[in-house]
Amino acid sequence: DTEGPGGTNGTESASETLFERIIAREIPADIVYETDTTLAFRDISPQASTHVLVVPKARHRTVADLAAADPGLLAEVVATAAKVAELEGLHDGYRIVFNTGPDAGQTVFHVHAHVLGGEQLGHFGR
Ligand code: DGP
Repeated sequence: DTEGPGGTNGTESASETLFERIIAREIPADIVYETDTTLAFRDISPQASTHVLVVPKARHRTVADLAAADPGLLAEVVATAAKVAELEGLHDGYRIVFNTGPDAGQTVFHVHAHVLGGEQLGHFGR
C-alpha cells in the first residue's frame, strides 16, 4: 500500500478495510452486479434514490493510486458503474463520484465509485 492523502485513517487498518470484508463475503451487502475484477453493492446510507458503490476487488487506496497503478482496472470500475446505471434504469443520467482524501469525506481507503441517480441531482452539493 502507498499512503494516500491524509495517511492512515483511525477507523481502517493499513492492511484491511471494510470493503475487503464485503468482497470476501465476511460482511453482508446488497450486491447488484459483479465481474471478475469488480463488485457493486448498495450504499448503506443512500444519498440518492439509487446509490451504489463500485469497487475493484484489488485494493488501491484512492482513485489516483488506482489510475497510476492499473488504469485498465479503473476503466473496468467505470464500465461496471455504467452497467449498474443501466440495470438500475438510470436512463436520464447519473453521477460517478470518487471521494479522495479526508477533506472530500473519504472514510474507507479502498477506492470506490459512488454511482448516484434516479432523481435530479443538485450541482456539486455538499
Ligand atoms: P466515502 O465517504 O466516500 O469513503 O464512502 C464510504 C461509503 O461507504 C459511505 O457512503 C457509506 C458506505 N458504507 C459504510 N459502511 C458500509 C457498510 O457496512 N455497508 C455498505 N454497503 N456501505 C457502507
